[in-house]
Order: sequence, then C-alpha cells, then structure tokens
Amino acid sequence: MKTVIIGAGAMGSLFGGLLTLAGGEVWLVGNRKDQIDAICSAGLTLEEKGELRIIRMNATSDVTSVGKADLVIFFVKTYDIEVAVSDALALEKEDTIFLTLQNGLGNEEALCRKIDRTKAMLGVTGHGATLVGLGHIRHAGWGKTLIGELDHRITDRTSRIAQAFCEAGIETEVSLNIHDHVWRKLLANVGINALTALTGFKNGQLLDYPETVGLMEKLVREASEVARKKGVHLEGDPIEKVRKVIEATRENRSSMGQDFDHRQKTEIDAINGAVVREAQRLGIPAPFNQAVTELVKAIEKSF
Ligand code: KPL
Repeated sequence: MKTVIIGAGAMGSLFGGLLTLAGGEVWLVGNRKDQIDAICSAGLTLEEKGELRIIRMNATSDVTSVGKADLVIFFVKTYDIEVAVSDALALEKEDTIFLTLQNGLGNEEALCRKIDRTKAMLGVTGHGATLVGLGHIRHAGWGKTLIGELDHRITDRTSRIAQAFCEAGIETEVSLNIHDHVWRKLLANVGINALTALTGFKNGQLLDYPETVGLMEKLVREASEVARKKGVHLEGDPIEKVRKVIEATRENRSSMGQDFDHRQKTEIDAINGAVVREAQRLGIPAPFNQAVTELVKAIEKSF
C-alpha cells in the first residue's frame, strides 16, 4: 500500500515514521520547507520513552512529485483542510482512499466537498506527539486509533488499513459508528486543549489542580450535553473518559498548547468553538466553552 500523509507536524510525522518502519512506500508531505529539508537530509528523529530513533523516510513539500497513492491520510490543522484536499487531488486514482485523522468537527464535510464520499474515510487517534525541533518529534501519548466508513459498514479496505496500522505498532480498530468516536475524541480535545494552551501546562498537569479539574469537567459536561441532544452515543461517564486520555497523554503538550508555544493559529473553531455553535443551534447554554473560545481567540490575535 502506497501511503501519503498530508501534514508534517508532530502527528503526521509520527504516523509517517511508524508506517515507514513497518515497510511499504510512505511519503510525508508538508508545506514547512525547513521541516521537510531536515527530514530529507538527516531523517526523522523519533523520541519515545527517552530513546531516540532515526528514521530515514520519504518527505517532500511538492505533492505533485509523489505520483498516485492508495491511501492518503490528512493530519493538517482543521483550518487547512480545504487547501490540503485540493492539493491531494494530484494523488487520486480510481481506488484511492482519503482518510482524515484530524481533531475537531467539520473535516468530513470539507473532505467530501471535493472528493467522492465513497472514497472518504474518518478516524480518530488517541496518540499524542510533540514537535521538539526540526525533524524531531517526541511520542508522548498512547491510545487507540479508530477508523470507519462514513456509512458505518465494515469493509475490506477498513480492515486492510487497520491491519497495516497495527503492523506498524499503531493499535487500530474498525468502528461501526465512527461518528460517535469523532464526538468522543472531540470531548477529550474540548476538555484538554484550550485549558493546556491557556495555562501553559502539559496535559497531565490539568489533574494536579482542583481549579483546572473543575474547568475541564464543566467544559466536557457542556459538550456531552450537546452530543447527547444530537443523538451521539456516549459510552460510560464522559468526564472519566477524558481523565483517562489525560493520564495516557500526561507528558504531552496538547496540539493547541504547542500552537500557543509557537504563537500560531489554533483549532479552537473546530473544537470548543464548534461546541458553542452546535449548542446555539440546539438552544442550550455552553458558557464555559464560549469563554475559553473567546480567550483563545483574543490571545491568538495578539500573536
Ligand atoms: O488530540 C490531542 C491533542 O493534543 O490534540 C490529545 C489526545 C489531547 C493529546 O494531546
């Protein structure tokens, strides 16, 4: 399977590196030339539990140089998905699969605006990774990856991709209702990302203070209410689930935290901002999500 990953940030590089180690043709495509040049000249440095591995891999900033792909995985920021999908059309052949593993809401819609729905696939991952330098990432959070068809069928192609991921050490299951998992992952991002960005904490530190625990719970409670009203099936206690993600990614700096560290635009509109929009549509309050959305946006504007 020829796999092309669009987005050479921490998570795209992590999946690219692990899939490369498992064999098969893998390409990492990113628009940050310095990051791509570093990987091309010295390989990707993957730091895991204190150990360093150098992974020699294919990387480019010119998607048209890659040829056609069997599988395209999107790991770009939510606000870049439209452009990324247009670029990725250069990789399309009759049976190419386009899989988004991005955070937040709205990726499926963006993908299906330019790609036939039958070629699109959704997924979420519980892994966390930090970009520590050019061509250097730290794998700092572990969790399951789930993928699924938009129409919730189990197909050969989902099983094939899940197997390829598992062979690369990325524990993956095929889901019969991937949309529920997109919301479950969203709840983790709702509870973790803005709070870690605003406080400067690593994910695990949120559990060290009653104030951040309380805020996390309020954010997740509001979002769960929205999810339930939309008919999303949330298994068990959503707050406990988010606590588990925090523990499993304790040493990671969330992606929004890293955006703040680099004074970059964040995915707030697709995470807490999306909860606020959905809550408004349903006529229910989401004041804590509204507050963190406005705070993050104000700080973003000051960058
Ligand atoms: O998805 C993440 C993110 O940082 O965006 C988690 C799972 C919270 C890991 O940090």
